[in-house]
Amino acid sequence: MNNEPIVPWHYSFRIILIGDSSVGKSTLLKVFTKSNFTDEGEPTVGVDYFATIVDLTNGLRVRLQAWDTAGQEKFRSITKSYYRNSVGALLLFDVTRRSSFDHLIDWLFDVRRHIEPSKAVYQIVGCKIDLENEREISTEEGQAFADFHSIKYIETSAKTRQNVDQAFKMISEQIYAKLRRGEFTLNPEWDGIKAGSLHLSSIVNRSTNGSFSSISDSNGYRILNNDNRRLRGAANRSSRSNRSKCC
Ligand SMILES: Nc1nc2c(ncn2[C@@H]2O[C@H](COP(=O)(O)OP(=O)(O)O)[C@@H](O)[C@H]2O)c(=O)[nH]1
Ligand SMILES: [Mg+2]
Repeated sequence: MNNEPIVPWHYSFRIILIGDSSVGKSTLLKVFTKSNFTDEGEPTVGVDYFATIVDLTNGLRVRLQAWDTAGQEKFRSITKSYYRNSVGALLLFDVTRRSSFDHLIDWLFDVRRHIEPSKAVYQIVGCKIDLENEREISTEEGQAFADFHSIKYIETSAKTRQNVDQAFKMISEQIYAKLRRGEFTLNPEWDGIKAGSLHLSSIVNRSTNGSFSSISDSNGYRILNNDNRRLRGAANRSSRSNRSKCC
């Protein structure tokens, strides 16, 4: 059963995490959704996605649904259906493993090939920066690669939580910026972006610069589960049953 509490949100964005095996995709997601870091690094079996709420700087509340590769990346056997319906992709590499950086170009090619002609936001994430002494890729090199492809770059450590929330907020902000500029449109047949109850029922007053100055809604921003529990994706069995409902 889907254990997601009912939380009002303006939009739902569906993103995917890609990159070589063991770069830290599952750990980043787990830490982001507030589980603790563990060195054991369980292989990705049984979890398809995590969903959590991200508050954007303009007051909008986004339900970010982030899909993990469930081990498929080991064999580069990621199916088209994994890419389809995504509005964003985080491309991860391990700053201590050059091969994972070298493969970014292949991942970028793959994701673009599958997603286009639909548009998507891509963002590169250099992982494990707590292992500074083992670095093989400098910040400058990572940034230069991203700049060359006109993609944003951020470095994270799931171990120290450095930049973890920022990485997910950064891609969410970029997606919303494109939505506002009309580069994405809501389409009931596409799950990349969905409008939520706040979007549908809010009376939104926009300030002159287009950001949201106030949002009034009968529910307000009240989070219905009182303990403010983060949303967490269902385990394999349940998310499979959710897939038909939500994705
Ligand atoms: N030191 C350190 N280790 C990490 C970090 N993120 C992940 N790991 C470790 O890297 C290994 C692979 O992580 P995992 O999330 O399973 O990678 P995935 O295959 O890309 O999903 C595990 O042993 C993790 O504990 C990090 O930020 N710092
Ligand atoms: Mg994994």
